[in-house]
Amino acid sequence: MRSMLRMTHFVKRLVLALALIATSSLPAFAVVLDFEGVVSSGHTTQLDNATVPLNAGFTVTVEHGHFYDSGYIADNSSDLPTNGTDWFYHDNPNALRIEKSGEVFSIQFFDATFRDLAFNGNTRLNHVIDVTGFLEGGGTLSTTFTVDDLAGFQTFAFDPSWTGLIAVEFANPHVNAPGLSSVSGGRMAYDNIVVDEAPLPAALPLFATGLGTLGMLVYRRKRRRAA
Ligand SMILES: [Ca+2]
Ligand SMILES: [Ca+2]
Ligand SMILES: [Ca+2]
Repeated sequence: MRSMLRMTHFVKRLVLALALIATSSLPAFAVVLDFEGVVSSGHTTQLDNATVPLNAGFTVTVEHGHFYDSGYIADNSSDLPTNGTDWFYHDNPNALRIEKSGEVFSIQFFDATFRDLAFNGNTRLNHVIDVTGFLEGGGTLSTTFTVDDLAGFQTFAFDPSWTGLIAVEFANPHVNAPGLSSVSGGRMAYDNIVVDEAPLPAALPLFATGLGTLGMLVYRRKRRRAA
């Protein structure tokens, strides 16, 4: 009887400890949308009015854009941005949209740079990226980030209010672009969009069931040993 009581205490403590660990780690569902492996090695691809799956169930939707593999070689390759990985090129005045089938997430960072340096310093380029966040239950957030004229990606950070989102849109419309008829939009390269998935309420009962099963297993094993 006394050992039974001790066991119950042990199981309670175990469940409490596991629950504490689980609760403290619940918000840590960071996902990096890195555009890796969407296009095959050495290639680039063109998207028109397309929605393409990224990692962790997220998608990118564009009116027009291109995936670039890190190993893509072009005549103007010296102009292409490189971070040694695959990236996404958005050359369209309309927004690039990131979402996950209506699920709620927050956003922390993204990397961006002009696609080719030949255009840097050109006043017809818009250095500002307008970002709009669509909130669960309605309403929007908005902010702007200013891109430099240097080679290489910059990392931009959102403030902590960028949470409870169901979609985020990035736009870099061309400004004052006479004579640039072949250039329809921002010529902006994107990579490493860091989002946080909200803890799924649906996963919690599953987790509790797992804890209960574990507790029962430990209890039975100890009781067998005691018998
Ligand atoms: Ca990448
Ligand atoms: Ca690749
Ligand atoms: Ca840059």
